[in-house]
Amino acid sequence: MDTLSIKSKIRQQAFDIGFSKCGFAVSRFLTSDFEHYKKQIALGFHADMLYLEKEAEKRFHPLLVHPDIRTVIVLLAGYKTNARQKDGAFYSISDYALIPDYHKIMKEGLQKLSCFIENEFHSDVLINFVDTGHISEKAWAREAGLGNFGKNSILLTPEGSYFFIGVILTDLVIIPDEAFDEDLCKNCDLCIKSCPTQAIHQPYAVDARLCISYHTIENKGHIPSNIIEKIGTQIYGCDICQKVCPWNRHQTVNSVLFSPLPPLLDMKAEDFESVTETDFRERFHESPMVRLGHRRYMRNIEAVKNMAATERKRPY
Ligand code: B12
Repeated sequence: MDTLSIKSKIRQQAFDIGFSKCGFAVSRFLTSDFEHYKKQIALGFHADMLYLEKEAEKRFHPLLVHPDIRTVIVLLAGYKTNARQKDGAFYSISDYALIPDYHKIMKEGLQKLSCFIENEFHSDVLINFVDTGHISEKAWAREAGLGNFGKNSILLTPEGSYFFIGVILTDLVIIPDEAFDEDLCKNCDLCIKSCPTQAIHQPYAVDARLCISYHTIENKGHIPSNIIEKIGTQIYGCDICQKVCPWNRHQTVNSVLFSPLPPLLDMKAEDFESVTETDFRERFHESPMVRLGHRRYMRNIEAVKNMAATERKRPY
């Protein structure tokens, strides 16, 4: 079978599984991305996510992951649903945590697609990644023609940025798509201006030490006071730099893989505050929020609650 038919069959199968977009890139060393990446790590923008320092080159050089890799297949799944928290919720959860954990859902989809590729085209090497692997997913998505970095550093497509990314490395030679080289942001800097903590240090580079998403999801210790002052009502993740993006006004390409989690949407302020350790697992077991654990969940609740109380006490 010629490589063009292989490509269209894989793409069709990806859509049948429920992915929204599928692109193909040649396995090579993305040197300029590696340079940008190294600069950001040297500046300490990765906060205490020290795993990002390890095997940095591999993220941009799949042949270091496995010497037989020829093609990088990138899958996107749109996750914008009509999920909205109740009016009285007060505490906000970012959109990606109001739906089942994407690590599990994306991984299942990638595995199905890998099985298909193995059975149909006898690929011997197939390696899947979603989020946690040594692969820079946004850079590969751009290479596979699916979108480009936005100034908020997130992969932005002409259909918006509310997409998860998954990657399959394979030894099959497949005609690549053209890399996406258009800058979709142009003169717009709404995300930079809207970030309450000025975490977007310069266009395309986020300093995680200032990012509300980092502090409410990844930070294992105390949240610094300069972040708490600007935390708003966010107890898990942050979507501000995506919400203000003009490309996100009408995201229409969404995946059937994700549907809202009603137990989270129905929570009111008092329900959030009274979650015990046992309730925590029950309530959040399907959401990526379960990774926080009850201790850090309460830390985030307290940060938002105390800030709101201080705001209320102010005499103006
Ligand atoms: C670490 C990480 C984080 C960290 C750091 C964020 C960051 N900006 O890197 C924290 C915890 C803060 C985070 C937050 C979020 N994350 Co996150 N995160 C990751 C992870 C695991 C690694 C990213 C990474 O390597 N960061 C380190 C920095 C140094 O690398 P980088 O941003 O890729 O650097 C590139 C650009 O800066 C660019 N660049 C730098 N300078 C310049 C200059 C020019 C001119 C150009 C063109 C480019 C350029 O080049 C670098 C190399 O390519 C990826 C999954 C993965 N394995 O790739 C998910 C991932 C990026 N996250 C994701 C999501 C959904 C989020 C959140 C939206 C979640 C939320 N709602 O709170 C926020 C968004 C915050 C933001 N504005 O970035 C998705 C993004 C999907 C998409 N459409 O892009 C990913 C891909 C996970 C997935 N599998 O879907 N995340």
